[in-house]
Amino acid sequence: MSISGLRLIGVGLAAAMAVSMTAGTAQAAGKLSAEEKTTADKIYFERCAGCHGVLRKGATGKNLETNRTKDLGYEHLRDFITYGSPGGMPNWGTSGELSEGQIDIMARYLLEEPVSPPEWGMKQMKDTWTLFVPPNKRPSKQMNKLDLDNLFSVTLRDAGEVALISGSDYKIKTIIQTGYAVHISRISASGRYLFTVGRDALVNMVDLWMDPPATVAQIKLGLEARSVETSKMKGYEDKYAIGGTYWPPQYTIMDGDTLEPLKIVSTRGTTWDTQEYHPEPRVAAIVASHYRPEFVVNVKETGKILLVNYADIENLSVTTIDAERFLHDGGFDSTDRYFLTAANARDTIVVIDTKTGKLVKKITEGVGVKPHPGRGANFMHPKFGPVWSTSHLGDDSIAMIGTDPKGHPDSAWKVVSSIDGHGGGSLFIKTHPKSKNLWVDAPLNSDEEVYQSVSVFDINNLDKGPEVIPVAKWANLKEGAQRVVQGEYNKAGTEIWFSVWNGKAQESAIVVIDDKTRKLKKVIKDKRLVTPTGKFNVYNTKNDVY
Ligand code: DHE
Repeated sequence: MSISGLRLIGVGLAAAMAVSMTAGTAQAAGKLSAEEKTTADKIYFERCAGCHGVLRKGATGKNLETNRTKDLGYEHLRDFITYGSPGGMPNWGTSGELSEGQIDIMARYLLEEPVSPPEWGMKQMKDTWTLFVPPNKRPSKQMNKLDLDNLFSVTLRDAGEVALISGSDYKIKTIIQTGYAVHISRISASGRYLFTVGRDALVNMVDLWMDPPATVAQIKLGLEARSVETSKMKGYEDKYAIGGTYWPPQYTIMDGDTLEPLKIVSTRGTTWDTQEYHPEPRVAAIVASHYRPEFVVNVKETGKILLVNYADIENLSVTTIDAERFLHDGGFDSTDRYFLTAANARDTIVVIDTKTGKLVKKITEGVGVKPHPGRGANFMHPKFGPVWSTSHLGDDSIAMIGTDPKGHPDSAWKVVSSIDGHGGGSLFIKTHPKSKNLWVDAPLNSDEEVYQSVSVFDINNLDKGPEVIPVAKWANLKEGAQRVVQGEYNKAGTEIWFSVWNGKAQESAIVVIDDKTRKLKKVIKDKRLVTPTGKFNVYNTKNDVY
């Protein structure tokens, strides 16, 4: 089957929900017409479910079950959707992303009961699994002339594609069709395979040795997903892949060469603290341990971190660590031993030791509102030694946490310093071992001047405050919101790339900044560059350099 064929038969969450809605009781409640419900399901899946949950129980976003929404009432819901909030709710109306009519439908939709979408097990996975090029038909050496280590995989969110852009000449080398609103790219331990995951849970495995690089296998792991990773432990390089899904709430271990699904494990269960059953504990970030044959799996709503040992997947052993709610994203310290991750409902950073398989600390003091690190940024603080840092969705602070318990025991596992960036609504922070700069974005800030620029700090003089760089202005685009999002370094650590993220029908760009001079180096524009968001340099992603 062709890739586009598979995309067509891939049942989206919105479609699945629409089917169950027509047969269900919501229609009988009669407030929305069938057509409006289909529209609302689609909008909810595309815009809302990621933060509020399919069952609307809330996580990054607030609980939207009817006992709450009915109290809030239609007008409050309508205005909230229109104007957003400083806590991170986007201003869907005033930004022009949803029309007045659509907002009216959504406010009424939230007054009706949510519907549970169907499950997705081995049969559905096998039905959507396609091995386009089996391992024995793949090249035995790199067939293209690309500098693979300095290639960037760029999410073209609303096109459902990734662009592979060369870090040498800034040109798009190829475009690969992926899942809807493709979310992240990850690179196998060998550096040969690129994995992407779409919001629709479609995982693509791309062979970077082919000319041009192309998808060799594909599978749909569920109806909604955000994470994919591959085994990195010595002796297990490229052996397994794992995908975590939001719906159904589960993770799936796959063969690392073919994506054949091998093991599906549900994450439904009890919350770590109140020990109540939760029907939708979604899988957020996953990282691959370098110290044990384990995947580290963040389960959002139960607040548990799972260490899934893949040495013997028929007798799967899973260590469950009580962490905090709601686990979202995170990354390693500079030694790749400690995993630091954000629990954004409780303004906490949880630290796990992947060598001992134990919780180190839940850090609350000094952490700002709704930490959102991406994978975080590691650097040598002039006073406190090695630190890992995060910015925040809910305020403009940047917290630095000491990560060297042997060399700097007084600084370890606490916020040693907190400084202010140019605004809250930050999603990503970035530096590079060779750089002296710390870069922070603020794409979800409500002020145009703030979300169109980034802060950059001198690591050796952090208290001096940031220089604010007007990245969107440098891109010189004619119209649109132009949110500036997610810095990513080239392999050498000499330049940083930012996306200037616009609407689907508008022109977007990538701005490349010289790291040393902080001056504009290049604006990448191309008709095919539709809604660029995440950028993943092959070398840095493979080696967890951030
Ligand atoms: Fe992301 C990472 C979930 C919205 C761009 N995002 C992640 C991860 C999760 C996640 C769980 C960590 C994956 C991992 O490491 O395994 N993201 C979610 C959401 O649930 C949320 C809040 C709402 C949604 O509906 O999806 C959300 N994310 C966004 C966006 O709107 C962004 C800015 C644009 C987009 O492309 O959708 C966005 N998310 C990213 C990026 C990363 C990411 C670029 C990877 C950062 C990295 O450096 O690793």
